Amino acid sequence: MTDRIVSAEVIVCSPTRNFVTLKVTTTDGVVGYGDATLNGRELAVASYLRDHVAPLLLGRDPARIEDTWQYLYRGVYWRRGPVTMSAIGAVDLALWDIKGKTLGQPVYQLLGGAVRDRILSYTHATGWDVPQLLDSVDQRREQGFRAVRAQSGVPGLESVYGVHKGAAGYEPAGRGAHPVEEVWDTDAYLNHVPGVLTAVREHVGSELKLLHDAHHRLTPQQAARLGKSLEAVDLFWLEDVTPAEDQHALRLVRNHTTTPLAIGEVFNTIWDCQQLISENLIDFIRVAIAHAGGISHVRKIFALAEIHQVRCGPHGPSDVSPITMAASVHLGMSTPNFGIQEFMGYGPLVDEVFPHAWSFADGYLTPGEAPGLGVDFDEALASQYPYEPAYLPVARRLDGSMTDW
Ligand code: CS2
Ligand code: MG
Repeated sequence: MTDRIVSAEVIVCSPTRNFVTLKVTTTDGVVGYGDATLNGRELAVASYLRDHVAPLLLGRDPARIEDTWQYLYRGVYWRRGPVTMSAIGAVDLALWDIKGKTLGQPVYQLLGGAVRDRILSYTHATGWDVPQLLDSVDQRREQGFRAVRAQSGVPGLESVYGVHKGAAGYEPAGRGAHPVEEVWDTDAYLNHVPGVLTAVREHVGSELKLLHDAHHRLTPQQAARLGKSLEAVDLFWLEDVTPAEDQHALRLVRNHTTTPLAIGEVFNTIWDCQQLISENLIDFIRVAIAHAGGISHVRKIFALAEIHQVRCGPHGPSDVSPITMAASVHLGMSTPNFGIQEFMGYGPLVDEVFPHAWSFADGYLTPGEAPGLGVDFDEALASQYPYEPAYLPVARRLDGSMTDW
């Protein structure tokens, strides 16, 4: 008898931070896991899955991954968006996990097999001032990273994106019922960051790959100015230089600088980045596998990028679960134009809740050979850490007007 989906459960837990996990079980007793974590809107995706998707999955053939994707995407009528596409992404990851487990193969083998032996990764270095930042970069190099993103404080600003306070690890979402409000000053940032990144490059020499994230805060003209001012720093990429819903705004930036550009972590379908890729307005596409409809859709984005010589640098912060990290590494193993994987690490408790076959060594990630995505989920341990409301900050300019955080 053909295998059928008999249950689809949504589990929200908070071991150090909130995660949303989809658990799909079949008549043959095969369990697949998907990640539905969307930082600050976890419960919206959990409800979308519980109330509107899970009931539709019961009785479906788990092997029909693409048909299920089309059913959930076209069947809902309303298109796109992070909540919808994260829910579809979670189902997609769970079904790829089931297919791999059913066939006894790691998912990358089902995607055409390996085109490389390991996945280059990068991580975050942060510091309130240059000395602190240089120490953080040195720590990351000692951990084996060959690529490091550098973010620093800005004189006059109390809090800045990407820089954590005190010894705690960086987690952008603050626990509580309301977002924290931060003050942002683009002029102070633009006057400060070229000197910071120049100091980092002088400290590390020419070999270490350096990245920086402008986090959607500049106008196209300011982005062009920053990109031009950083050309001598030889960045591996400058990320999210300007809000990219307005895709053709990147034409202005592209016309003024050769600094490589990376955009895409807030995108959730191919249509959000089709112009950026087909006009070569970016060098790296950054979509997160979980937020952009899962493996089935993201591999189409990566294929479009391949024909335009755009490389892939998937989003992989601490606020997607080890399940998404696994999917990213499996997809990266079989994607010719893969560039680099963001990897911040998860800490021992999260690794215990989500035991995984993927591993990090010497600056690279490898998927392991476990069937499926190779990630398990300790429900009993997860249940000890219930959801806690947490929101990403919001940012206002010096005059009090809202800007992008
Ligand atoms: C950042 C993210 O890692 C990055 O590139 O842009 O950390 C982003 O701020 C968070 O994912 C938001 O939840
Ligand atoms: Mg980013």
